[in-house]
Amino acid sequence: MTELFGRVGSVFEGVFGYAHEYLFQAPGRVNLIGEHTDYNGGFVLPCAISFATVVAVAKRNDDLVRVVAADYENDSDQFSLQEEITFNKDKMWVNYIRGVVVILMKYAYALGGVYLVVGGNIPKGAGLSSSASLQVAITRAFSEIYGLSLSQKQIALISQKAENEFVGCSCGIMDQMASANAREGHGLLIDCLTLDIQPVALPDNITVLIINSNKRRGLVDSEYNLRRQQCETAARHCGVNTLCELSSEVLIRNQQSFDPLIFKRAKHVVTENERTLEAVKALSKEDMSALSELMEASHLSMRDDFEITVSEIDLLVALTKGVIGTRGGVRMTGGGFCGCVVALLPHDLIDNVINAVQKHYKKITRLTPEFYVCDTSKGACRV
Ligand code: GAF
Repeated sequence: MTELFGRVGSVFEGVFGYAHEYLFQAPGRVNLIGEHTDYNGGFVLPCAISFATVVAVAKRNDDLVRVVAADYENDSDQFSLQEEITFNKDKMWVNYIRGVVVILMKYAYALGGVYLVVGGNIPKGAGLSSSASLQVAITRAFSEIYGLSLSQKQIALISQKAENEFVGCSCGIMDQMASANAREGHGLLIDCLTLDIQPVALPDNITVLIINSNKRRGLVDSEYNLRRQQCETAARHCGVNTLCELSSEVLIRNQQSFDPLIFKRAKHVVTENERTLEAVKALSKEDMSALSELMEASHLSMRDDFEITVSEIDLLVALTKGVIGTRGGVRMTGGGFCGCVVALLPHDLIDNVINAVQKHYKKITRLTPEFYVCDTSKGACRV
């Protein structure tokens, strides 16, 4: 991280001609269990990872926002708070910053101009929340330098609104809540209905290993939105506001009344919600064998009922599972169709997993996997 802070700081000095006043960071996240439950009013259990977005800032005494992206060859953006701030379809990265500013102004927060340099080391397009972390870092930066006194929950909500209303992606709240509120050494149980959070300690001898399939993003957005609609259809069918109000027992009792596809979608969400709470119990008892079963069931449910995995991801899960057995758990993580798998496993198995994946994955898929052995990190903060 020190290298990243230094890099972003020196770009600031190089471009704007003097040192930044503040530095903020917001981490990426990996979800341990609880997939597609957030927008169904359920529980999720992500943790923040030791990769982050960093923002160097200084106040201006006018209404201009000047932004430089250290990771895009110092590409830049500039807009005035006095004029309409519009979506830029040719330069996607600027919309994450513009979106946050638009939402803050919509809620009548008094902002002024800033110099900003953004940079990060979260792998892009891997489903590890690089964009959510950017929005959280920017919201946190404005909150502190303009004295908005936003809580970490408000920061998450504003960042999500920027994504939903300005960027146009109808994601749930998990990624922003994780990036804003995570605790070092812990997963974060989030009740996505109330936004209550509960840190859940991870056993000392257990490591978070993320394996990036490097499968390119394909149908992600359209399929994500379709799953959301199918969940809403299922909730309406059952006469509830959100699917996670239901227990799997009640749902299964009513199976006959459902369209079969909609039933499968609902079954994933409702059982996944129950598995998430069971996983918290397993972790607090350090019962890796129970956790292993729950993560396996979660993956199969995403594969067979929610139908969001792809063959490359299923292969990574099978190869990892073949090594760790019941000493750890592995599953796809994130929205689906590409991205990463997450494994929680004892340190001594890491090399064996990496070797097994390297031996077979590229031969079968022609894709090169990447491995991230992660420390769990705290949520967004001033550095
Ligand atoms: C994506 C979304 F952004 C989250 O809100 C969540 O729905 C996740 O997919 C699936 O669990 O990361």
